[in-house]
Amino acid sequence: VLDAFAKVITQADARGEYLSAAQLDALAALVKDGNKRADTVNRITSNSSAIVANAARALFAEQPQLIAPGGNAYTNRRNAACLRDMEIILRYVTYAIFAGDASVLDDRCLNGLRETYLALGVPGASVAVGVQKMKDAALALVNDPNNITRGDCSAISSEVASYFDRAGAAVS
Ligand code: PEB
Repeated sequence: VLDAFAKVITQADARGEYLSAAQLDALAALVKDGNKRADTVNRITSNSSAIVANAARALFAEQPQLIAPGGNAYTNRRNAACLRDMEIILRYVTYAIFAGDASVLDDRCLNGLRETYLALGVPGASVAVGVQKMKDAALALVNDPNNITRGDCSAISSEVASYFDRAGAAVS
């Protein structure tokens, strides 16, 4: 598991070089905007149950075959497994946001997930739709116009989007 600092240091050390001015600038910007990152993680975390439940409900409304007899999320056990999977993915996305790096998401959640879903008959493309819905909800929170302090959230928004996109791409 790497964070944005460890990632840059690992890369520089592999080349036996000092951190470059561009790398130092990028890390300084990360520190400067650290409150946006922490606030983003806080908002998503404290709304995680609603984000997961709403995304799953919307997914099942769009793809009712999933919860019909024979569907992969049919029966309470599989429905619960589906909600749990979405919760796990959202949790690792919040870790990646806080770390400023996707490695924790890649290594501990997405690695091998496609193969797991293939083996279980879980429709990965449907999981990706659920992840997309969680992404929309998370971005709405990040860009909530009722921000206490209004600011430019474009950089953190696109970073947040990239982690959800990464999860969606890993399973679809
Ligand atoms: C991944 N998901 C399932 C299993 C595993 C994962 C390992 C099998 C074991 C089990 O059932 O618990 N586990 C999960 C994950 C990590 C992990 C992400 C990362 C660290 O450890 N079915 C659908 C929907 C979708 C879904 C599209 C959106 O129709 C999910 C939710 N995952 C789903 C279902 C099962 C499952 C298991 C229904 C149960 C499948 C089955 O047992 O037949």
